Amino acid sequence: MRIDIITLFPELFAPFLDVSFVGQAREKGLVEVAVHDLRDWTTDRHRTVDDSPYGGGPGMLMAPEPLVPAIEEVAGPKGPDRPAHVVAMSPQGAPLTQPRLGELAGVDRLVLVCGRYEGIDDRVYELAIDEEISIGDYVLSGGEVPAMVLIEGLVRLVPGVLGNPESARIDSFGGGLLEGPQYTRPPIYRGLAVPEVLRSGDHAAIARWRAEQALERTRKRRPDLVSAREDREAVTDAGVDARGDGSGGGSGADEDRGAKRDAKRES
Ligand code: 4HQ
Repeated sequence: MRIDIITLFPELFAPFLDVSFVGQAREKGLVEVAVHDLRDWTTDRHRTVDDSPYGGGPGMLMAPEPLVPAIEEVAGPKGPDRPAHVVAMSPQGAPLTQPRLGELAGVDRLVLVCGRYEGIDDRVYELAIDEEISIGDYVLSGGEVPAMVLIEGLVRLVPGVLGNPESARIDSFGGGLLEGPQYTRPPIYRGLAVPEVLRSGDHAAIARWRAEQALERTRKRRPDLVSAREDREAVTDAGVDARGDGSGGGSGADEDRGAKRDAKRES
């Protein structure tokens, strides 16, 4: 995968790109990253990138010039033949989720546009941007940190980056639940003991305990995630039932259907 970043602050990215998984992925040649200074596309003496909003209001906006030419040079002109997928980081975008990261990890060329100021002239979205993505419902000063969030989430999904035996960890949110409690040594710290089951060596019991803990913690902290998961399972069950081959049942009690689901998932 190749990632191009268009920003007014290219220097923000250097240390981030050099360390940890992102640094390793680049060293291994699994991910290539290029950072572009938007001011390189300015043509006036003051290297202007912003202007005041029509209709009034506070602050400034990113102007179409030089942003559209910059995106077009880096990504190609917008359209079906464009070789890259162009994403602008924006609070107006679709929320970044683990499933969306999984999809983006399959993209060959990604271009991330980092806005500054109060936002971007809307014609830029129409003319040059394929998709807006938000990292959450809060307002930052620029798209650079959101772009780093996206890259960090993405790079660990690129095959070969995580050292794949433990890539089941990719599933930690893939199941749509929060991670339960985890412990390392010592076995007792300031009077607090590691739960006995984790030291039992009984791997089936450990897996069961972890699943219970994850569900319980998610119920307490993020009931919305549990509801979303139940909705997905209802749809899956409906799909199985709709096959009409008898595998989906539909006559059993809720408990029975739950048991079938669990059995299927383990296989
Ligand atoms: N901004 N998720 C405003 C964000 C943001 C977010 C980026 C601030 C774009 C113009 N981006 N600039 N939240 O707050 O992605």
